[in-house]
Amino acid sequence: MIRPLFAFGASLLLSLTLAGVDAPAPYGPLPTPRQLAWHDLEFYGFVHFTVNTFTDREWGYGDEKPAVFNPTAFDADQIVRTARDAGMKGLILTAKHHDGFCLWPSQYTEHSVKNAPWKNGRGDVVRELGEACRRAGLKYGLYLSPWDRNHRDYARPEYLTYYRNQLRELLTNYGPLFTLWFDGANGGDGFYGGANEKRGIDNRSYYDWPNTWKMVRDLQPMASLFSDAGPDFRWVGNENGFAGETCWATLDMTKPNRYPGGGSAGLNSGERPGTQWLPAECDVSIRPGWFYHASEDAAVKSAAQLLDIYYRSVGRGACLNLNLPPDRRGVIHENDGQALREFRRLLDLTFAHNLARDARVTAGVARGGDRRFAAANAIDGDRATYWATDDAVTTPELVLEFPAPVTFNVVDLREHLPLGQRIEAFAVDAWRDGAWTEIAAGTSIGNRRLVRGARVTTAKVRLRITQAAVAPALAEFGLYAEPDLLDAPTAVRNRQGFLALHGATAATVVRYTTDGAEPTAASPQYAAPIPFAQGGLIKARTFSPDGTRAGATVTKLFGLSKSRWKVLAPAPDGRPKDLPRQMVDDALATVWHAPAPGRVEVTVDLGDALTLRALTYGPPADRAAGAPVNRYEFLTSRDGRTWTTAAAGEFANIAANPIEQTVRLAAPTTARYVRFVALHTIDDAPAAIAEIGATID
Ligand code: FUL
Repeated sequence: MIRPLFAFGASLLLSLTLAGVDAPAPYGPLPTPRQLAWHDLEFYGFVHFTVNTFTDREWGYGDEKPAVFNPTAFDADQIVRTARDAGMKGLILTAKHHDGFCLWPSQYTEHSVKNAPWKNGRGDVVRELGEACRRAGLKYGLYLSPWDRNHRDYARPEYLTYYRNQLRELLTNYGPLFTLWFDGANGGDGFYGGANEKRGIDNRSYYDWPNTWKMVRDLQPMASLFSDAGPDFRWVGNENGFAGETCWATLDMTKPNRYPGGGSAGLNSGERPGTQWLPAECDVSIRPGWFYHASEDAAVKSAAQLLDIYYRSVGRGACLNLNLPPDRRGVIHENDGQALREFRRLLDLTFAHNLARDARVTAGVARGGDRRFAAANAIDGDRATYWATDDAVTTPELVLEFPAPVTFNVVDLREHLPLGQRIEAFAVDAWRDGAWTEIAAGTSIGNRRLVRGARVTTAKVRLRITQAAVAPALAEFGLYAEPDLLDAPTAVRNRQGFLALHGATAATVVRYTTDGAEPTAASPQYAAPIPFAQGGLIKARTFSPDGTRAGATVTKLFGLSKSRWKVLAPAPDGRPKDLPRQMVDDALATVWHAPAPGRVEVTVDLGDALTLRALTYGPPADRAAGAPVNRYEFLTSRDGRTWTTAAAGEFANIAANPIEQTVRLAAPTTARYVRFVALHTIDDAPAAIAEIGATID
């Protein structure tokens, strides 16, 4: 509302206007300035790099010799460039992972880069990556694993002093850090200075987190702190990158599991109204594992998968922390770079133009009729301004009218975070044939909500806030169109071992490769099922008949076909009996459960002697579907009587990241029988086996 100006100039005008109507009162738990700065980042990356990169493991035991750490062409600028070109705003390096090996020359341990051959012991990955980030304008953060399988004092009070000494080095020697990432994993056993034993700690009390956090607050006040339950941002409860369809930025901190390592219950969706602003971070790797494994070069997530993750993380109000693991050269592998470039290209094409900005807002009553709260603020591209209504109006509507019909398939919403999370549900309608048709609906918004749906063409769009705790404060309302790509094909192998590529239409053809190359308009055109019983890598893509348009590439790696396989129970009496086929039906959804806790053995008859290169174990998709095996042994036999151990060890991180585990054999091994021994499971529960498999190359 404009008041008389008198002769006092614009500043008085502003203050009188402010006096006219107050901004809405904040609601519920509120974000701190530190959290607001973190929300702004939206998308940043992890860099998992350590001895594991060279030993091909996910969790090092702590007994690795520093000599194994020897990247041949480490290039921090290449890593940072790859991240920046993908649109990341920062990187978080594993300064120390669970193996205890330090990527900086800590003065408190010999277990570090200073005793590695890399740069003759004068290298410092923490410094080089930090400097490269600064050069490129990226923020920098560090991961310092609390669990340390190398240190002799781990689980004793002395270790805490060591941990804090290290943390102080990182907080004081490497410039401003935007985050410190404290994970809650603890598998118990380790090298521990040669003790080689299992050590337990009480996650709640052992680390004395409040005092460690205080250290960070004193030395790096703007650094946001991560753990399962904050204090600044929380784990989303899985490692697949998906926040809950409803994902509140608040959490009830009075629940008993709200401490680092306290488990995932409640974290995926958050809690409303909650006692604290504690938004989610989705951490996920671009590959199946967190560390680089050459065997996963063909399993890099495609641009389409990365987009799906983006919409289900950033698009649900969380930040996305996407891991890019450097390879043994010390750079991000070409396959990862390629997927990221395509992902970025598609995102940029989508968000280049906000169609809503071309519209006229024809409804959307502003608070007190004041321009400062006008509905037009929601389409001005400025997050600092917002549309707000009078306190009594909690379910308002806003209508956009376009001069000509527009086509879009993405709706983008943001709340004005300094006033808290106010909106509880919304819907979007399009004007069609003289009436409103609902085209999208959802619950939590918070920092951002992206709804991705079918393409809609209309000249009029309505946003309805259908439920809110108090009058809403909406910062942005955007409408975008994803580029119109051809649909990706799907690759399915049948029981007889034939591979079908579905997806060709009257207007498209599917082309494919089996040698790892990107399919081009010159690749073979799919016509009939391909014999694929031996397994291998298939890449397929849809093309227009003239080859000028193409869809996303689908990549799928198949193991040996299991159609002739049989599963046999252990045979104490020498007469093995058949077990159901769930373990060899190529479906991770069907799970076999051992009848009781404890060690179990299952034997697979492959039907023929084959020369095997790797064996696989598929755990249940989540803990509710059964307990994953985390210590195993694989044996092989030519005749079913004489057995040789082919591999044994731990499936590291399988509780948080229950993906299919591939165990490469030391040498090609000819066998007709494979025996899987489950030595130990998560929570000591009965073993659950979704799949057992094998590859021959
Ligand atoms: C987990 C760790 O155990 C994994 O190895 C990985 O670092 C992941 C990001 O956090 O807690």
